[in-house]
Amino acid sequence: MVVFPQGFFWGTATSAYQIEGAWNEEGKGPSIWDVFSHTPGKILDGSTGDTACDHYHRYQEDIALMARLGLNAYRFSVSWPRVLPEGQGTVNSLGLDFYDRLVDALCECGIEPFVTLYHWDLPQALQDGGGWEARNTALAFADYVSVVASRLGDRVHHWITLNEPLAVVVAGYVLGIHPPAKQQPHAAVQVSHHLNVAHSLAVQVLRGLCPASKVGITHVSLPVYPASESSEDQAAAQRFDCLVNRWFWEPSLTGQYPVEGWELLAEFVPQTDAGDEELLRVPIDFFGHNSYTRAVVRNDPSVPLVGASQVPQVGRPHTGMGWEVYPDHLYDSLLRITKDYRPPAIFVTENGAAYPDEVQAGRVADVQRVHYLREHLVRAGRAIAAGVPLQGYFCWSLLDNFEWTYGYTQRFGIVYVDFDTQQRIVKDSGYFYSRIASHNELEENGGNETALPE
Ligand code: GCO
Repeated sequence: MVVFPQGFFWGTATSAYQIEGAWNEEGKGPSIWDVFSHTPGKILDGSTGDTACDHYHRYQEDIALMARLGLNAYRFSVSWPRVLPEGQGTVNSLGLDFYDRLVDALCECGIEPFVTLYHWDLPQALQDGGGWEARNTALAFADYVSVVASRLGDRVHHWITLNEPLAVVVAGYVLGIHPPAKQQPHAAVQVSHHLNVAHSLAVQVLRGLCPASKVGITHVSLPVYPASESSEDQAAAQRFDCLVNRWFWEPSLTGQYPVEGWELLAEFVPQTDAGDEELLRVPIDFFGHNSYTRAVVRNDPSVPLVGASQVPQVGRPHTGMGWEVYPDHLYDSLLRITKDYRPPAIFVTENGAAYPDEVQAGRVADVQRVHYLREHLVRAGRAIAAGVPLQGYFCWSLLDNFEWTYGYTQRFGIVYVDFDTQQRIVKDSGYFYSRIASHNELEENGGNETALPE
């Protein structure tokens, strides 16, 4: 039996653009994702987040679902352009009212809100002014955070400044698959610095306005394993780890970029301001850890900068996203973060899997997701037993939702959404997760799988 500590937070995670819909209602301004998804050819199934899960109108039903499942926490994001349609300046009070009602409704059900302040939906107006390449965006972010914290700070005790700076930088500025869809390494490095500045400024704002609350940041972790014992592959794995993990984590955890990162990125030194070094040193209260899979890496001189490439793990199980199911990555990375950086607390802010679910006779028997969750939760429990200060776990995701460039082709929810009718159906994994959350423990070798509604 894996027993979790008293007061452990059991939640699900979502983000505004992926579930809210109401993309142009009640004064909301456009975000880069509105503009991008409205551009033909950008989203796999030609869809948009215009309606998504219609959560903006159905939030009460969704919170009732969480309560029914016995969850005691919920991680959601605030849409910056809903609060500040131009990104800065005039506040849209109707937009802010929505989050006020949402937080109230959560608190009434005893569900602790974990608020992410940036989950990729940058106001388009700020993108037009240079986006994250412009330092002004980091300053505007701090002002926006102050607006949100002034309104919600009396009830919100956990703030996450940014979600996955790696994805903003790599998908947006290296691979060019997310807005603003650039392939400019120099801009990428500049953006990563401005995200760190934005994070640090936000931490300062939150410390001032909500001194009793906990402030953290969410990073994705992709544990890297060398493809062979050869020294070339081992060195390749270290370079890959440096650029994919340490480059992003270490400014938040140590206040500094890794020296090895500068060696690899030497030609792309970003502009910094006097005082940035000091600014980046603001400490965080918790590290938010998103983790889905691992990378197996070999030496590959044909790949610029990193000189390494991933080796597909043929014959191993994979999720609908094509991500290898390798549960040990979660234990390994939680232990490593604890050992190398000693953060005061860690939350798994995302972990989950997409599978092609189907409703049959009103039921979604998502056996593979139950297996995925169980195996990962066992590793989370073992990590706690080994001394990791893990205080909560958020399954990605509450609902099937708009999976960025994959549109609605990937279902990550523990609750199925029929996008034609907006009907919600709790999947078997939802009942399974509910059972663990309610009992705060999990049987290592099955047992909870068969747990359907009581
Ligand atoms: C991310 C984002 C989520 C995704 C999820 C599944 O980690 O990429 O935070 O918004 O939907 O991870 O890909």
